[in-house]
Order: sequence, then C-alpha cells, then structure tokens
Amino acid sequence: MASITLNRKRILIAVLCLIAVLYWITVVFSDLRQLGFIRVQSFNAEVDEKTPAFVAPRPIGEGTANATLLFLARNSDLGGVLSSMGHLEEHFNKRAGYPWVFLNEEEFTEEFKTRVTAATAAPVSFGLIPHEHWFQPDWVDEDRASEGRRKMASQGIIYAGSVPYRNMCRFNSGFFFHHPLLQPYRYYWRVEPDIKYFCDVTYDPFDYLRDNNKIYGFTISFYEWEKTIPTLWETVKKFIAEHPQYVSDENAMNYLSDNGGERYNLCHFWSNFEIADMDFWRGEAYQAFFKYLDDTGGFYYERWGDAPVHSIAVSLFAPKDRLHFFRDIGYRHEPFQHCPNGEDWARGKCACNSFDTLDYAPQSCIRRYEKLFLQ
Ligand SMILES: Nc1nc2c(ncn2[C@@H]2O[C@H](COP(=O)(O)OP(=O)(O)OP(=O)(O)O)[C@@H](O)[C@H]2O)c(=O)[nH]1
Ligand SMILES: *[C@@H]1O[C@H](CO)[C@@H](O)[C@H](O)[C@H]1NC(C)=O
Ligand SMILES: [Mg+2]
Repeated sequence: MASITLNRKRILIAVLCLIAVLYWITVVFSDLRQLGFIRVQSFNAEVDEKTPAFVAPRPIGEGTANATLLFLARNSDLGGVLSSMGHLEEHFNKRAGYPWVFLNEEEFTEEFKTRVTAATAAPVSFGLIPHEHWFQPDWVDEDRASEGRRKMASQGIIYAGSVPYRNMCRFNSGFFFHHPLLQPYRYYWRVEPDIKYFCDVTYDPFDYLRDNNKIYGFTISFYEWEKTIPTLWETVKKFIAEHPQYVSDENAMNYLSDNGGERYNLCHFWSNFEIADMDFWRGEAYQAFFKYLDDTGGFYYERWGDAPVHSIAVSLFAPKDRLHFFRDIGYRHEPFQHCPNGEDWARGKCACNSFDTLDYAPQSCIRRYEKLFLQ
C-alpha cells in the first residue's frame, strides 16, 4: 500500500517537472523573439527607417488608391470564391469599398454573378478573357508540349498533365493587366478561391505601396519545384545578357541566387497573394521579358508558373526597396500560411497562431529577402 502511494507521488512530481520544463521553454522562446533572435515585427520598422521620405500607413476609408480586388475564377469555383470574398470583405473591404473584378475565359453564369454581387457592397464587374490571352497559341508545337506533359506527369508533379493550368499560369504572367476591365486601375490585390485572411487589415495597403513607391507586396516566399522550370533560369540569363539595361543596379539578385546569378535557388514570392502595381507589368522591361520567355514556349513545354516569373522580374528589374513583405497581413492558401506576431498580431486581432507561420521554416525564403536589407 505504502509503495503504491510513493509511486503515485513520484509520477505526480515527474508530471509537475515536465509541465515546468515546457513552461520554461515557452517563456525562453518568447524571450528570444522579443530580443530579436527570431526576427519579429520590428523588422519592417527598421527597413522603413532607412527609407528616405517614408510615409506612414493611412487609415482605411481615406483610401484614394487607384486599385481593385482581382479574382480569376471558373464558374465551378463559386463556393471557394464566396468563402475568400467573405474573408477579405470582413477583414478589409467592407470598410475600404474597393471594386472587385472577376475574369474567366468562359462567360460567368447568372448564378455566379448574382451570388458574387450579393457578397459585397462594392461595385463588381465580370469580364471575359480574350481567346488569344488564354489558349495555347498555334505556334506552340503540340507534339513537344504533350511529350513535356507526359514526362512531367510520370514524375508525379502536380498539374503536370494539365493544359488549362498552363493557360492560367501564362495568363497570370503576361496578360491579366491588359484586360480592358483592368485598364482603369494601377494597383490590384489578387484573390484566389479558398484562401483565408486571419487579421483585420488596419490601414490601406494600396496607399502604402503608392506612398512609398513600392511595386510588389507579398506574404509568403518559398522554393519552386525545379522540375516545372528546368530551362527558365537559362532563359532569364540569356535575356539579361541581351538586355542588360533592364537590370536595376539595386536589384534583389541575392534573393534569387546564392552565387551572384549563376544558379537560381528557386526562391519566389507565392503569387496567389499579390498586392502590386500593374504599371510595372505594363512597362517596357517586363513586356520585353515576358515576350522573350513566351517565345520559347516554356509555359507549355515545361510548366512555368507565374510566381517565379513575377518574382524574378520584380527582383531584377526594380530596386530591391520596391518590394514589400506585408508582415502584418495574416494569410493562408493551402498548405502554407503567414501569421503575424507581436504588435502586428495584436493590432490586427489575428485569428491565427503566431508560431504557425512559414516565415522561418526550412521551406521558406524569407531570410534571404531580409538579408537584402541587413547587409
Ligand atoms: N477561369 C479560369 N480560372 C482558372 C482556371 N484554372 C485556374 N484558375 C484560377 O486561377 C487561380 C489559380 O488556380 P488554382 O487552381 O488555385 O492553382 P494553385 O493555387 O496553383 O493550386 P491549388 O489552389 O492548390 O489548387 C485561381 O484563382 C483559379 O480559380 C481555368 O481553367 N479557368
Ligand atoms: C489609374 O491608373 C491607370 C494605370 O496607371 C491610369 O491609366 C489611370 O489614369 C489612373 N486613374 C486615375 C484616376 O488616376
Ligand atoms: Mg490556388
């Protein structure tokens, strides 16, 4: 009887010790975050401080930005579209009132239009994508393209065999900003089905970009699957050699490459979230770049994504301080998320766990981005 009591006591002590240790780990870990061993919210402030003529964020509602919320979708995406709209309306747009633009290569159904229009108080427009901006061009060698799809599918790569997916990537790379419905606007915020926003957006991100002369905002950054872009970097290097005038002296090559441009390290900004300036895509450098890439047929022979294409362009053809990490915007697109921490987390009343964020995970490229500004 006595020995059983003793054992119980020992177990109780062991459990209490374990709890104490776990508590200690949590406290030390959060201390490290405060001390900056793990970079927290102060980073943007540090960068902003170094930015001449920095303009602080403006409250929502004063927003005068020339901007729209942009949604490429299929009719079959309706459920995920409404879910995403709910998130962005709730956390931002019910206060900001920016118009929505929906694009599709097929006509949207009446049901789609009715349900989407009812999901916001802001103006909504629905556009049809011109045939030549979407479908595989005739000059693409279909035998070579189908062989490429077959080979990629045998390697188990996602969307390897899909032509529509390639149409989408090419459209998002080179054409969306030419659509008539987007001509009135300079800035866009890209939205996809089934994404989530965790925090209240407490200022106007479009104004922030404009006021501070930024062209591209992101929340998540990681590595591309190399097998989808085997010859992309070679093509980029050829383009740069032929058009050195487009490469900015203050570029972010060190984000893209660990050896000065010799090899692509596969880092890119995840383009399902973008708050960016279409005038950069419409500009001379990017137009020449996209045409050069497109002429190789790589969007179809391989499976070049709009994320690496956009990321490479903004990293090379603009000064690095034109990029912006929206550290304070909590966002999820399966299977990754960015959750703010510290003051950003509190201010935005974020419904996510600060520890559950891709930022400093091994798959993330955020450290390389930060290093651009710490040198
Ligand atoms: N109109 C139209 N939109 C498409 C088509 N394929 C994809 N999209 C849209 O393009 C965007 C990207 O497509 P997704 O299927 O989300 O591609 P992804 O984000 O790489 O992959 P998952 O979200 O993980 O499936 C989304 O907004 C889709 O709704 C298509 O064939 N037609
Ligand atoms: C908005 O931006 C577009 C693209 O730069 C431009 O053509 C248009 O004139 C701008 N509109 C306003 C009201 O500034
Ligand atoms: Mg998606």
